[in-house]
Amino acid sequence: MLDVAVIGAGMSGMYQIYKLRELGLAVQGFEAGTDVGGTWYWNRYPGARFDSESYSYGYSFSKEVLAEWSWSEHFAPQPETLRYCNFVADKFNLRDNITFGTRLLAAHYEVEANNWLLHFDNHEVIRTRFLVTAVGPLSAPVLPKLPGLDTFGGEVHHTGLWPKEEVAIAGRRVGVIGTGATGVQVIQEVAKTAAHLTVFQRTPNWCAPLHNRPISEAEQIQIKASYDAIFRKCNATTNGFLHDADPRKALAVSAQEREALFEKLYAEPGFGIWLSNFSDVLVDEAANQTISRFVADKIRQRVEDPRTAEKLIPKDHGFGTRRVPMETRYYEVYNQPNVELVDLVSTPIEAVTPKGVKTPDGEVPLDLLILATGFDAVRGALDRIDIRGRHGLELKQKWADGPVTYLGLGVSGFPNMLTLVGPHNAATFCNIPRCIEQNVDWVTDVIQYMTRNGYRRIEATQAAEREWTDHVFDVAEGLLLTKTRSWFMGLNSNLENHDKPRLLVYAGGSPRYRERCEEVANQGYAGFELSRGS
Ligand code: NA7
Repeated sequence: MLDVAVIGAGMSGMYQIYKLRELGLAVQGFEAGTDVGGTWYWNRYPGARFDSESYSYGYSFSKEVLAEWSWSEHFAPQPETLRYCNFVADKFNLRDNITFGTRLLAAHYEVEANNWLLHFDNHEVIRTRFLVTAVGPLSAPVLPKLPGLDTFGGEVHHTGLWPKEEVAIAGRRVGVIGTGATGVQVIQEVAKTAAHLTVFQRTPNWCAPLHNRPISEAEQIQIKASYDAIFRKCNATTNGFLHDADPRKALAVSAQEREALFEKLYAEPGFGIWLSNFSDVLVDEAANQTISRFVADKIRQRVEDPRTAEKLIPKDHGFGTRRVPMETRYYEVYNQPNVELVDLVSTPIEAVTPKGVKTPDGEVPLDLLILATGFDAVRGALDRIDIRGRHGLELKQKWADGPVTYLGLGVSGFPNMLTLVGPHNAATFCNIPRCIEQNVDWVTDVIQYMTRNGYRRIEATQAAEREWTDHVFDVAEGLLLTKTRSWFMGLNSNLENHDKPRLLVYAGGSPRYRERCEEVANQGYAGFELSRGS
């Protein structure tokens, strides 16, 4: 019998295991992969890398880790991040408390005993007092519903389930379906060596230059000396990044001033163009059009063929209303003779055949098909587990009309279950590790509080859950992202409920969220019912 079972050994699970072990609790992590890393373990596709500044992404909790680990690039590639996860796991012997290669199938709450009963795919059955889910917000890959996909004779991989073995790209005919943040990273990498690359694009996205570069020795020294300031800054910004909105309004300044900021941000590294832009561009359609027009012109300048350029310019949503894919010479890829863009709106995929992909224009022969088709975001990894609370209440059923939670951490009807980076949690709309640390510290504190005070059961009240859910929707009111199809709204065309938008993130900002969580803790976990029974 465990005190705490932590499901998942990515960035949140690893830190949670570390913290609970420090309290002297019987804690065990369970991970489907064969090692630590979560997102960085699974997403090994070519070109995968940070869009967050590397030094703003790592853990802040250990001065030793900060001193000993050196990031090589401002936006590190996936193999380096996976090495980082391994470095942290080695340093704190985290693997001693993790069972690998085992997937949680079912978690049922036992009312009398006040335990969770966990069933794993290796037939193991385990009881635990607390269930902490650290399953990740973008970890349930979604395959496209395409006739004949299983008949394809070449190699096919979803980016989120990329094999550990090297996948040959050079000299092959490669197809990529999907042009989200992942697709863009894959395309610009694969285009370098593929004999031929066909990009199957349904909806273009507004992409912006990442401006990555190596970290020099002098910068390394400067970064290591500035970690306190870096994390202080991240904690003060809305989404935990080193970027925060410009208080000016796009429509309140002159056209010249507006263009000057846009040019500056387009030339700067990272998410600045999305997050440090004028304060009204993500809420006011007219303001949004100014930045959309600016980026559209950049695309036209960078893509030689005007017809291809027009296909790459989004027409159905404004800049920044979906996650902005960050790119390195992405648009220039379409000037290469070995790259072809297929617009699925005018020529939809009819079927995947043994030889390739068929559209009304004919069959595109392929050796390798890459599916960058996204995830069942934020709730998908929880939905894929049979989670049942009091009296057999199914979590998936409870959330049939969209998630309802308290702080994105607790759910009424599901005692002693805490959901790190869960739906309606600020961590879902954040430079994730910054918010993960807050989530984990909060969960650790509540478990410590309960242990010290003899409490054995915690459950969000329905009233608190209703109030929080209303608040989640209130703070998102007016944001253009709520009017746009994206994973933030729980939309992926391959899901059953693909036509029912449901906001999955907390967009009120991490400082406000943190304050609220602290307030709740200071009030003896107001909005949660704590009891000493069984
Ligand atoms: P996204 O952002 O959900 O993008 C998925 C892409 O796949 C998107 O371009 C979709 O087009 C496309 N897609 C999905 N299904 C199909 C089918 N059936 N046919 C054609 N095209 C399809 O996922 P990502 O992995 O890129 O990014 C997710 C997050 O991970 C990202 O925001 C980062 O935070 C990390 P659509 O837009 O639906 O027309």
